[in-house]
Parts: sequence; C-alpha cells; structure tokens
Amino acid sequence: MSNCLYSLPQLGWSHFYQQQMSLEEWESTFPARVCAVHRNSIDIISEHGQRQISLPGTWHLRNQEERPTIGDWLLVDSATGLPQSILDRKSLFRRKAAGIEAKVQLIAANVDTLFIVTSCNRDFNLSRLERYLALALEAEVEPVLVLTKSDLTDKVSDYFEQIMSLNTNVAVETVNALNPSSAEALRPWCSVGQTVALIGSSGVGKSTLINTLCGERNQETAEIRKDDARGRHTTTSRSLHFLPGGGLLIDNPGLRELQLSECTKGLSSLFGDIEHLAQSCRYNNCQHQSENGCAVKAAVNWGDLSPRRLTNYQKLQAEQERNTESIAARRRREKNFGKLCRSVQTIKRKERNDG
Ligand SMILES: Nc1nc2c(ncn2[C@@H]2O[C@H](COP(=O)(O)OP(=O)(O)OP(=O)(O)O)[C@@H](O)[C@H]2O)c(=O)[nH]1
Ligand SMILES: [Mg+2]
Ligand SMILES: [Zn+2]
Repeated sequence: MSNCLYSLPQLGWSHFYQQQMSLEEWESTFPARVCAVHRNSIDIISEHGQRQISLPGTWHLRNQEERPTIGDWLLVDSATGLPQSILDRKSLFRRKAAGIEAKVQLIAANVDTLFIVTSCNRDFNLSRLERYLALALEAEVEPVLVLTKSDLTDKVSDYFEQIMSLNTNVAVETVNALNPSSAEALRPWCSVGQTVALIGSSGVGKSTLINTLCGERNQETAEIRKDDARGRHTTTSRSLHFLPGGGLLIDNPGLRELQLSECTKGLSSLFGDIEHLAQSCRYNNCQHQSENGCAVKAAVNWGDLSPRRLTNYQKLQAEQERNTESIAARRRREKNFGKLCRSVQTIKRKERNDG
C-alpha cells in the first residue's frame, strides 16, 4: 500500500494492455491495477493514486476466472468509479481450491517472474518444487528458485546439488532474507514495472524478503515452530508492494497445498525428458509400470532417470487430469444451471406480461 503516485509503466503497464484499449475507452475510463482483493471490494492503484472500490453486483455471479485477482488490470469508469472490464491477462496462476469442492482459485495475474521460495531446512522438498515449477511453466512465467536461510546451514551446496537433479536450467539464488546485501541477488528480476510473485510454504521467509527488498517493515513476519520447522501462516491475504527502485512484489499466504489443474503444458515442459523417452516405449499407451519394452523404466534401471522424478511426474499428471475433469464438469453444471435460471425468468416475465 502506498500514498505515492506512480506512472502507468511503474505499475507494470505495457503495450500488451495498451493495445486492448479503444480511443473511446481512453476517454471514458482509466486503467487501474488490483493491489488487494477483499470479500466485497478490491483495492486498486492507478496514476491517480490508490483507493478501495466495490464490485458491481453482477460480477459476484461470474465464475472465478472472470473475477479480478491481484495483479489484474481493470478499466475503471471515470464517471462512476466502477470497474467496467478486466483486460486480457499476460499470465495467470491458478490452482484447484483447497478442499473437496472442484473449484478453481486464482493466485495472481500479470506476473513476470515467480520466486519459488523454500528454505535450507526441513521445508526443502524436490517434489513440491516441481509442482511450483509446473505452475510457472504453464503460465509461461519465468521461475526463480529462492533458497532462504542460507545463514542457518553449512550445507548450502547439498541443497544446490539436489536442485541440479531437477533437470531444468531454472535460476537458483541462495539468500539470507534478513540481510539486505544478500537479498540484492534478487534485484535483477525487480526492475521498474516488473511484477514478481512470491510463493512457498508458510515460514520460508516470503514476507521477510519483501520487507528487506522494500527497506521497510510493511509485512508481519513470525518465527517458525521449533519442533517441526513449520510456519504459522502469518500472512493471510495477498498484497502488492512497491520497491524503491521500481518493481512490484506480490506477497502470498503460505500455501498448505498446491493441487494442479489445467497444467498439461507446464508438466510437459518440466518433464520433457520423460515424455521424450516415452515415445520409444513399445506400446503407445504405456503407463511405465511393468510393461515390456518400456523405455522410461529402462532409463530408471540404468540410473539415467531418478525414480522419484518418475513417480512425481505420474502423480502430478494423474492429479491434474482428475482436477481438470472435475472442474470442467462443475463449469458445465453451472452453465446449465445459469441457462435454467434464465429460462425460468423468461417464462415468469412472459406470464406477467400475458396476465
Ligand atoms: N536466519 C534467517 N531467518 C529467516 C530468513 N528468512 C526468514 N527468516 C525468519 O523466518 C521466519 C518466517 O518468516 P516469514 O517472512 O514470516 O515467512 P513467510 O514465508 O512470509 O510465512 P507466511 O506468511 O506464514 O506464509 C521469521 O522469523 C523470519 O525472521 C533467513 O534467510 N535467515
Ligand atoms: Mg508471510
Ligand atoms: Zn513406458
């Protein structure tokens, strides 16, 4: 949150959004970026400053993906102050919402870089990092693996080596998030107008990093639990922060789980080596379990492919297929229900007019 005035480029505006606006829209509306989302309202920031606005009633009936999320660009009506439309997104992070309901939850939009934050302690987990990487690759956003708490271990190189086994040439930075000169390593991704989202489990130091990079203690932080090194879910809502030298950072609450959905492209990109091997399996529909002539299993047996990677690939693939299907089924049900409501309204209206 800020009282300063920022120009559109400082807020992350670019040609991609500009070309979506007609001349008439420039005259009657202005672009504003969503910097916080509340239950019935949102905070927006534009060249005119920051303010809270309500969402038009009908927007609450929209499905999740058509509602504003943090990082979105809106066109706001200059006369009424109400949002008129959401501009097409350059990128979008979404997951299956936690719980049993087949619902999508948006994490952030129009992000340029994703800092996948984990720490050099018990939080570190390669299979979880692969989840986050698939999310970034699906959204075509550059991922950076940020390993915090490098000051609390003498085994940084061990963590680094494990990351090298991920078979990806993603950037990796190890930092002490409490130390400004150490956090400087992340500055190249934070230039003017660049939007960076931070995700990771609770307690890994996302808010600490934001405070250090901003040079101000804007975000609450809290010590992790001593017994299991888990965080205390200190941050409870998403928020956008401005860096003094330009750049925008999105803080997120620690994720308890990240269930993938609609992530085929991301998984194919992350596990390209396995999909390439699968083309040499004897059977087209090979499940890489115990089939004869399975090139993927052969690579595992020769030590060329880690069994953990294969298991995680199969798990994530099955999970995203299941979630994508159940979310699509829910969308179909909602669409049919919407149609039913509209036809009931039409019949009632006709009855009233006839009567
Ligand atoms: N020594 C050290 N402590 C750190 C580092 N990064 C974070 N911490 C500490 O770890 C604890 C948790 O940090 P937070 O910034 O609250 O973690 P978070 O990821 O924002 O957690 P949630 O908001 O719960 O998702 C705090 O006590 C921080 O001071 C680091 O690099 N080194
Ligand atoms: Mg936090
Ligand atoms: Zn196979």
